[in-house]
Amino acid sequence: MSCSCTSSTNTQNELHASILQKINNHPCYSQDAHQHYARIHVAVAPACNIQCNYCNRKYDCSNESRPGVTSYKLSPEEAVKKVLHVGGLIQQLSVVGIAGPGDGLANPKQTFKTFALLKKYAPDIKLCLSTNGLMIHKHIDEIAKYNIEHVTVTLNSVDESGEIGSKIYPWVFYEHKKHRGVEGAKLLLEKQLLGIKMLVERGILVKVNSVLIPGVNEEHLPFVARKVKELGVFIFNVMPLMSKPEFGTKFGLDGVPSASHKQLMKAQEACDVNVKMMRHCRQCRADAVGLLGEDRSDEFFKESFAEKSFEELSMHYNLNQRMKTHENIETWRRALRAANGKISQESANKEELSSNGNTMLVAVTTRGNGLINDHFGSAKEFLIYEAGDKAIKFIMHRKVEKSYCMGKEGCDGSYPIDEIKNALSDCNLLLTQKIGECPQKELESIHLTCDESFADEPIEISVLKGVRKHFFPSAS
Ligand code: CLF
Ligand code: SF4
Repeated sequence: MSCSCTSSTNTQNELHASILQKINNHPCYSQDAHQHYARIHVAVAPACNIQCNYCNRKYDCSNESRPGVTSYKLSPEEAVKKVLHVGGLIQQLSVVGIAGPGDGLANPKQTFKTFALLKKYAPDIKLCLSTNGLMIHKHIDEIAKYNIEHVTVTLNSVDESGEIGSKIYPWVFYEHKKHRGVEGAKLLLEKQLLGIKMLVERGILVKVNSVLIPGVNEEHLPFVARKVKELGVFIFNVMPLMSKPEFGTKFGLDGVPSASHKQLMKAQEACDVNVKMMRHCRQCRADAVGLLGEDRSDEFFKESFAEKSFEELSMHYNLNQRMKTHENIETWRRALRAANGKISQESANKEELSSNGNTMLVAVTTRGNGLINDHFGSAKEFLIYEAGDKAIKFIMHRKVEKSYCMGKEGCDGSYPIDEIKNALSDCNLLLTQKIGECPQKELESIHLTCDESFADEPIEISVLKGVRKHFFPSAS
């Protein structure tokens, strides 16, 4: 008996190790990896087979993208050339995703041709696919054949009656027919659940994205989370709806509001039902390039790679050099882990974070590498941690449209602080590399303490030390 127990523990450990190895350098599946590794999306999939009320086809797929900016589309050959070109320049690039502008599996020829070419020319890169889930069951063999280890399915409702789904999807196109309203929503759900089940059975790591749509599926998301757990999904990601009339979407035109930070935090808490939650999603464009917090898509014009040969681009991609870069990243991550210790707890409650049950919200400015290495003036996003005197927990990131200082070129003489004050209104402490006197005074007016004494230090340990220093002096 003890023998079989040991062997089952070993099998579990091996399974665990193989999953850790798969997610180790995937910036979306591993929160830790997103500070170090980059992703690229190639926009090879223009068509879609459903309509979501938060999507306007003129723009990128809102399942994995920020609506409002049209991408240039690529053929599979151009897409792979772009990956080789970018992968040689940004060597932290570890994943290629197909995430629109339509749905990858509504364009199976382009999608799978791209993956086939990537396997040939960029064998070190991870392949990732995002889909609405309608057609997974038809393409499961190809997904497995090309070793696509990561698939994201957008699942906004598990309501079997189709009522909630019909408020999100006006129609679903399947087998030459448009299915409208409740009928379409039920059909979509049936295929999504079947597809997720098939992926999990094949050992493919599934991420489920749900768009938090105020007044539509807000209260329903914990049911989605439970279903996701039951299905063996690896990670669950609640994405706030971004909605404005100028996006031209049905929800935008009907006045359905964007989801606020508060609503997102509440939903994330309600969905934390023992399922791994993704909290660092940046709702990327369909042609996103770079670390998750940065957008370098406009640096890479088609002209810079489309006319070059695969041979030339393969040399530039430089597999050996990339391997060395990745080894160096891993050495750096080991050092960071040693410096931070085990103070970050993914789903800790307030008592586990703090000895008196009080926790603080801490905002951090970073340019990556796990350090507090960005000036307040240039920060366009803030990482938000909840922390007590015992441990810390990453909560979310918050973006602002304009940084406080827009640089010489962008400067119009104004210092946009109101949006930042609004984004950080519930925070207690800001850890940043550098901050000027004026913005510091502004932030103090909302009771936000600013501290630059942790400049260039590892983030996690600094968050704990900073909270102890300012709010739990006896623990510091
Ligand atoms: Fe792209 Fe998506 Fe793959 Fe990541 S994004 S296809 S899983 S490589 Fe990541 Fe971007 Fe969020 Fe998507 S941050 S929108 S979860
Ligand atoms: Fe738009 Fe994506 Fe929905 Fe299709 S699946 S309608 S492209 S958001």
